[in-house]
Amino acid sequence: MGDIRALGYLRIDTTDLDRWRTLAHDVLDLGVGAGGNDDTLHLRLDERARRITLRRAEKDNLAAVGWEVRDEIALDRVRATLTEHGIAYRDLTHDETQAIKVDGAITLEDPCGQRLEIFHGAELDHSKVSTKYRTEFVTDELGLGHLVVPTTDYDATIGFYRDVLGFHTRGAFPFPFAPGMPPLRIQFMGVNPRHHSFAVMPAPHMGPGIVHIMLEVAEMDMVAQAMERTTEHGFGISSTLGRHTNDKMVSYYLRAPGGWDIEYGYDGLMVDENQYLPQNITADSYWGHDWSGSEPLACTLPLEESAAEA
Ligand code: MBD
Ligand code: FE
Repeated sequence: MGDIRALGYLRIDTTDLDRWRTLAHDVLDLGVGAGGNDDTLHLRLDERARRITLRRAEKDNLAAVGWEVRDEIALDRVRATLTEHGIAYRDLTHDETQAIKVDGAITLEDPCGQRLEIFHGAELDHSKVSTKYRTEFVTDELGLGHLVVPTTDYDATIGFYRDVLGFHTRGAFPFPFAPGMPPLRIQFMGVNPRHHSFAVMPAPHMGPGIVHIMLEVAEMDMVAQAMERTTEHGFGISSTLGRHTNDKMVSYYLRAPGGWDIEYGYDGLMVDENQYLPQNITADSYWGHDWSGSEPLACTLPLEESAAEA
């Protein structure tokens, strides 16, 4: 079992921070964290001071993925494992950890060149998360949700997360992302009882680094109400409501600025690592999840095309 306990935080560069403010406040119903400014928006889902940080930028980019370990001892074990595998990392300086409000962290790149931060001791904000519509998120020790990334090197990416970081594989299956596209196999991986905190999708071209992120809420009504607000505020629905066969989650997907999706769901499955999980799933959903109205994801476009669109 690896030392990674949860998907802790995400830092995302965006070319459209204003639109992101609307999305975060009026659609997703996320709380605002302290310390933001004109160019930076910290978002809260729970007692953590910041779960998602958006930064105004020239280019859409997944700036950092924060994977959480228990403490400095666990981080030391990760350092030793990385060294053993010949994988380079760097300790963040005191100023750097202060800036991102964690006690300790290392940074490294995964096989796709995605910046990771493995950290412990994220700062808490004990004030109540204040959201417009009183949405409650399912987080805490389960982490902020799940992240799906595109990869040009499927085997190396899965090998790194499984064999080096110790993620548990929790099934894979083909998933047609858009009409006319060949089915792609997504590998799901877990680090805690949440069925998956991470998944890897083969993509012919590395784009901005996100296929989707998933945020889980406490009640079905919160999903349905967010879906109404999505349309009301002019965001695209990438997939209709449906229930997944692997994590049993009822969710819909909406298109975020930057050309990737946010899955907003409820009733996700919690698993015990000792429990046998059927892995050979042949459909992604029991019902729903109609993607026929979705625009192509930025990460599935050829690089020139995604550059031309920017
Ligand atoms: C998921 O969370 C998901 O995003 C897809 C595509 C399939 C199963 C579970
Ligand atoms: Fe998902």
